Amino acid sequence: MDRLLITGAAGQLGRVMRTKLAGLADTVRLADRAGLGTPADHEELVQCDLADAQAVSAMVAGCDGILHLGGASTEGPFEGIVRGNISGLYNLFEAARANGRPRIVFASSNHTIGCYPQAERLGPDVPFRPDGLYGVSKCFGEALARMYFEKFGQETALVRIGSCTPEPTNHRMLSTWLSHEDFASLIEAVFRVPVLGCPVIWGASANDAGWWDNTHLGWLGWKPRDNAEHFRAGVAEAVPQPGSDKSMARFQGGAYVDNPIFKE
Ligand code: NAI
Ligand code: 15L
Repeated sequence: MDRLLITGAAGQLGRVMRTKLAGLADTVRLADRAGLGTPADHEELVQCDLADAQAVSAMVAGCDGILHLGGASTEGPFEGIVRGNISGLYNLFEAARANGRPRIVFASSNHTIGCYPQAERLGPDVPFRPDGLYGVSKCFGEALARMYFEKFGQETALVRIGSCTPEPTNHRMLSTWLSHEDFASLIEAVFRVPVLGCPVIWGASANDAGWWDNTHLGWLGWKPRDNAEHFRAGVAEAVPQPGSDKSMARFQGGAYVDNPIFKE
């Protein structure tokens, strides 16, 4: 790839992928509304708000692939979610349409389905059951991507990330954990496969206690290597098991299910 764009590059996952994906393209364009530090030789820095359509168009121009991590990444007041995840996503897909339809990895979330009980195993086609406005915004993102695929052939991977952290740190994450390594190898697979389409991909490592079925993805050639089970003893020692009446033990979205509708 000549030029890869990473949005949300100043964030938690953006900073990790900035390093891990350095070899994926000759040039990596890093974008965020927050500061991005000093560029390495292979990097270009763009400071822009996703809600600014003109700036987003310039950000996307000349890119062959997009890792879209930018936007609101947790529950919060509606206005911030709209800015990053509704207006911002529309601006991104319009910019992609005007600039040769570079393939997109969309960082969706398990909070699109957070109200499912933990006892259920989910395939890629289950109806949405979002657990808050943030989850609803990711449902919007997936639907928007699907529409751009159906009408314009825009290829996008809809990656419903579980919990992408260095290690699992609570009991729920023994099921939802996605290691940084497995996320990076997933992104590489998405950009490598000749034909992508617009698949739902569960963004989780090969966790023994996992809830999500990725068996529809054989053609992608992605094999997650990590397994949260190796951390079970450490988690059990460090964190008390939540009571069976608590959302952390009942719902796939965990405590997000308990969030109110936040106001500014
Ligand atoms: P983060 O909050 O650390 O990073 C998001 C970045 O987006 C920040 O640097 C922020 O400045 C930028 N941003 C927010 N609104 C913006 C706007 N309007 N214009 C331009 N930039 C804006 O989030 P994190 O953890 O790195 O997650 C990255 C993506 O992955 C997010 O889209 C999140 O929803 C998704 N995700 C992450 C999970 C995780 O476990 N970290 C789990 C599920 C989904
Ligand atoms: C997400 O969607 C968030 O971006 C992340 O911060 C975590 O809360 C994650 O889900 C999770 O469910 O653990």
